[in-house]
Amino acid sequence: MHRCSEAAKAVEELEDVYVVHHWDCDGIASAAIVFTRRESHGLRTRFEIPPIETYDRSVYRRLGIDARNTLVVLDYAVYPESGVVFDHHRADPVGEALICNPVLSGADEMSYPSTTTVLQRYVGTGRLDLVALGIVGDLGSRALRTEWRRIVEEGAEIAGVSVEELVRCANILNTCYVMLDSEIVSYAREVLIRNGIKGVIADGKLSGVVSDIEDELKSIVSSVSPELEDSKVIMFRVRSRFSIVSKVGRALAERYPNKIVVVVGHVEGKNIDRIYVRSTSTNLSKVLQHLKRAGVGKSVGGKDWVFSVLCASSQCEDELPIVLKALREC
Ligand SMILES: [Mn+2]
Repeated sequence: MHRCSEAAKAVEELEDVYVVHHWDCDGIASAAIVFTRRESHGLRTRFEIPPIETYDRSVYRRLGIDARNTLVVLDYAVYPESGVVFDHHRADPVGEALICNPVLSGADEMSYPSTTTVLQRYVGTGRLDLVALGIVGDLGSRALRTEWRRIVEEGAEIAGVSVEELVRCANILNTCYVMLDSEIVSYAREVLIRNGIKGVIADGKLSGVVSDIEDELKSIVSSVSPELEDSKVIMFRVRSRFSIVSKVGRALAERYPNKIVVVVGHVEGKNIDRIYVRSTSTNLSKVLQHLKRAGVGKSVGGKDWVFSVLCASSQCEDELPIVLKALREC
């Protein structure tokens, strides 16, 4: 399970790999670290973005990657049967992949707040700017109140930006996947690799994406009202053409710091229904383990303070009662 040195060796030596990375900031920053590291050794790296919002193993069959190429999977909580994985999610390892995920070996999540910190520790990277970007991507500006503050400040300095700008860059990259458009994610990754953090901040196309999503988020958060509320749980429903449920969930978790916030999201035109759960006050890891064991929905994944269920039924009719019951009993 904890085969970091073998995984690192593979990344440093394999001639030709396909990197499959999560669409968010940490995934993109991790992909940039692996690319630049391998480029410096003259090794070839190509990319595939898994179909957005498909968190199951069928993704690897559908990517159509030549069996002779090795898969390198980054920050993506679904593992292939073979290849190399660097991650920090609570995932289920299957098959024979070389998995480097210290969290699965018992490390606490704050020791590895991003996949970029796993890469920093085990592959080694001279790119503290990209490491910091992944940290801020997953923790938000909360990173500045943790032991990671120094790395974030150093990373910003290396990139030639302020800490606020580093946070803005992370926000831009995290917003790209909300568009549910793998081309935008690829575009963002290329801008980051070629032009760095400053380049991402200065890019007009990426700024346009962010303002579209921010407008949508503002209008949802200002008008949404709870469908259900008790002493422990508060629940909302959200419909959008974007996969905005996690952004809405983050905003509402800050508005209701003493509750477990549940947001049932429906993406229009894509039939993607998801239950997003976040709390700033209740550790959700036991509920997450319980729901995983129960095999709820198409998949369940998350961390101590947040998890998400990809539903098999429209509007999560089957899954929602099970999730709410588990949350009330936790
Ligand atoms: Mn991550």
